[in-house]
Amino acid sequence: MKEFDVRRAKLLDKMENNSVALIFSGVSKISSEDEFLPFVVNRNFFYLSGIEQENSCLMLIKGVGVTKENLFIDPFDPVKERWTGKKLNVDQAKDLSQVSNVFTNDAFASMLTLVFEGKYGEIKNLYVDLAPEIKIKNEYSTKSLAEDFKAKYNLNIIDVYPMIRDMRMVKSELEIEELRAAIRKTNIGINRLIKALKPGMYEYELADLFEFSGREKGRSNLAFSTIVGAGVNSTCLHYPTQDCKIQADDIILFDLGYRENLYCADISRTYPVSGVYSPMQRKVYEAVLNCNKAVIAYIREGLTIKDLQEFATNYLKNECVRLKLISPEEDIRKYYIHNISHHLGLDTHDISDRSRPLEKGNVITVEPGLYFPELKIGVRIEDDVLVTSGRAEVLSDSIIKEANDIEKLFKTKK
Ligand SMILES: [Mn+2]
Repeated sequence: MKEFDVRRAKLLDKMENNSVALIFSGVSKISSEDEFLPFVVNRNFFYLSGIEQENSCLMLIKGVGVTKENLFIDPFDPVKERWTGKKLNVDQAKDLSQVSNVFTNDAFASMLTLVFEGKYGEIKNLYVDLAPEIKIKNEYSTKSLAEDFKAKYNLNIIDVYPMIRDMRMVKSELEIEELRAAIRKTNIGINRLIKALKPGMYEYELADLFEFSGREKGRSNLAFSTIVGAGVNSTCLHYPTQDCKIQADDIILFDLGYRENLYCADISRTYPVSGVYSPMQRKVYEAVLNCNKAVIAYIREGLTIKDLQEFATNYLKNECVRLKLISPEEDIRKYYIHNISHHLGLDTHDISDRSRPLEKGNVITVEPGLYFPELKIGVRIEDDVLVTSGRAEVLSDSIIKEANDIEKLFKTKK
């Protein structure tokens, strides 16, 4: 069961009469010279269409008393197909998107002219996703298109981005199921890492293992580039190089996740390579874990992520003072240097309005961390959490995080 049609109906409902919305999938970006980066679909387009193909466009029309949905995709091109493989045909695109009117791009311009010239009544508003990275062709952006049509047809331009953002912030049952599936798979990947982990390995071997274990249909299925940092590298938040040898007395931090139909898991766990935390590692670990659990217990509708951040900073400060890890207490800003939470969904750092109070159906991360480079100890414990009308539900609660459970698990693998 899909719900792309439900989402489009919701957006159409929010649009004013006498309006057209154009939402583009985007195009591949140039990496260097004639080489392109792998195509990454505009998630707002995917959210409304289920289509992950470049050069596609959704056209939603809301005339007076009439709505219409059109989808445009690249036409069949036998020569191109020999170079870059098969593309969706019209029937496949209909099937995926549940849009009944699917056309090829050669019909786009004439269709748009018909619409602006009154086929569905006068059009006053043009809704476009004005996120600057969305290009229609080469350097021609949605912003350029908006300006061109504004001048030509005297249109009022409205950014559709915040409207789709508000919809994406509240997850449906189906979306929550996708997130659960992504987290389940991530847990399996993490268990593979625990089994494989031993001193003398390189960090990248574990990152590669995680990526390989999650491949689906031959494709990498990472939600984002895996972070594996051992020893002092655990204190670098987005440690990128992963070329160090792992030592027996290191702590090792993993920040990783797979996707399920583009829905991202985002999990961090921190383990002792030897299987047993040193007294100092355990101290830091317990402080972060206590904070993780306290924030989860604190989450409720009506709070903002800023409230959670204040709560977490205060909590970590008190824990660190109690454990004599810092002094003076203001030093917490040197050791807890990021935010407690972000929304999660089709993007790992999902589209959101951070000032908006949390509500039922939001899925957010809870990821306190403490980083002491001079001790070579960085700890982050990140869970994915569903906001409900009562206590928050920890979607990742099957991924163990109690220090004793972790030590027990490490013992059984030997
Ligand atoms: Mn995160």
